[in-house]
Amino acid sequence: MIQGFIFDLDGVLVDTAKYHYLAWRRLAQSLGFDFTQEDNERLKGVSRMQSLDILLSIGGIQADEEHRRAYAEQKNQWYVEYISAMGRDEILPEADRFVRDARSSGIKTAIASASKNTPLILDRLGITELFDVVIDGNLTSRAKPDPEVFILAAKTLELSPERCVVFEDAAAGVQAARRANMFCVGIGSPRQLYDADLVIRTFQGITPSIITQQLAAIHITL
Ligand code: B16
Ligand code: MG
Repeated sequence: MIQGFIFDLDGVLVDTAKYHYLAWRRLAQSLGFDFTQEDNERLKGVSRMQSLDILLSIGGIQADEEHRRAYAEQKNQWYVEYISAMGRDEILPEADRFVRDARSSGIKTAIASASKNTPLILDRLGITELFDVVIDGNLTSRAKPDPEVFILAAKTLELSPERCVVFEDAAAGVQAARRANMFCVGIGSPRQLYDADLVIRTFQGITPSIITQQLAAIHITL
């Protein structure tokens, strides 16, 4: 029986990817090269420093540790400026309603995000109270596809992995959920998230019982 829902944040509950993109592009332009939306796809679900390394490789730039830290810090300052202006209207369609419905039906809820800005984002969206547990990039050291963030979330919820469903928009996150031995619902395109147990485009019209029933139908041993 499913007892916990674990949500990735960026791309699942809110579209912060556009702000990451603006900030990374600003950094790229300050270093003399352009950074496309397509390039940005490669950064989804990837940690800040790994994202920087991908960006620098696109620009053909080599940088020592001190410069890498400074670039990452500058990008984050710009990113924080953008997300500080976010409001409730930026919650993805019906995502908060879905989390509330899950809680009402007795399912525990957690956030499991690579982002160190998770507390600020949840605060701006006014949804901090919807989660029993928040595990983010400040509490973990290994980036997805490593399962660390999901394992820690389940442990803190006091649930075994087989009782948890992960909601993820990034292929690396789907891999992490599988490695954590959890069910995974992909949010987005089935072509990109083919390793998920189930893929939905958005939470619109989706209820927690639709998810648990679909997973039970696939895994009849539930
Ligand atoms: P920050 P998620 C991830 O969040 C983003 O998808 C990824 O693009 C970003 O680089 C990463 O957080 C780190 O974010 O720079 O704010 O610490 O999808 O795991 O919720
Ligand atoms: Mg994500």
